[in-house]
Amino acid sequence: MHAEVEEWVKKAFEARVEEFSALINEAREVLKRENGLRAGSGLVRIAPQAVRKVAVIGDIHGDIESLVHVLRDTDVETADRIIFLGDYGDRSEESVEVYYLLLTLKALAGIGEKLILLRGNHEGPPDMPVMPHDLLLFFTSKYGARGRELYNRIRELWEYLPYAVVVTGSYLMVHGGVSATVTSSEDIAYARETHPSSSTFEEILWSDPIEGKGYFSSLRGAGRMFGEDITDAVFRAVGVKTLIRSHEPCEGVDVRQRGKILTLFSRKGAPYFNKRAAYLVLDETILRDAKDAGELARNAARIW
Ligand SMILES: [Mn+2]
Repeated sequence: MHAEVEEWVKKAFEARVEEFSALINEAREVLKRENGLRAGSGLVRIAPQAVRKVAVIGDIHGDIESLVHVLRDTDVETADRIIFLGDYGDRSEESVEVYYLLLTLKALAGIGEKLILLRGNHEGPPDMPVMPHDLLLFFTSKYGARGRELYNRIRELWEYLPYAVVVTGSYLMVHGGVSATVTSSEDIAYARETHPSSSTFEEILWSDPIEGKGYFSSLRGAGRMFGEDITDAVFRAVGVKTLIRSHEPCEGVDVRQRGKILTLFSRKGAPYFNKRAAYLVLDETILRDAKDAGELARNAARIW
């Protein structure tokens, strides 16, 4: 992907509104088709025997430099699945170019099939708005009035995105966290459909882990704070051993709940000013034999 990445980034900065619009159409067809093939709108299941290498990337939030850094890694390029944990836009004006680059990959034969873009809370439904939400501003400052049209059509894409990955027997991956409402993987797969009568979807997108046990309301105003007891119950229900999530700024990786949870953060710069960011490359051994978050942080994280 090395040579192409330069080309795609150049294109992302130079694309005219008509080109962006055409790209959204192409990506929309791919996402819509994939959505139609899933039972339930939200859960992608990966059989560990079917893959040899999986890359996982946390929040990008408009940091195109970090995104390019990740995409230049040969191990990401050759991974069988490239999973992003959500939060693509907002926080940086290059959110527009980040979207262009990600949609380019999604629409591209050979890479698009391997790319899984999960929903974060910044890709939530209309009844769960996020503040501050700068994406519209970034689109209109680059493309004027027609930027609003692009923005609205990007929003439509969010409804086609999955919001969870299960690597059978080992890992659950979501943007925010887990919910006490989850009693089976079906509850996750159909969370968008049962929203808002069930809080599962909200908690997947918004929640944060706490140390120890418990289940509390969140200062974020959405989602909850969940303890190890909630995590354990969901692990039993879904049949996994470790949760991989993003959503909270950290120095690349953060091991939580005695190794049950790995928080991954893959962008740098304002407004968090973390010095390090990270992504994961899970190899065959790590995929087939579940590792805890501490081991993932030591052996699978690429920190820069
Ligand atoms: Mn988030």
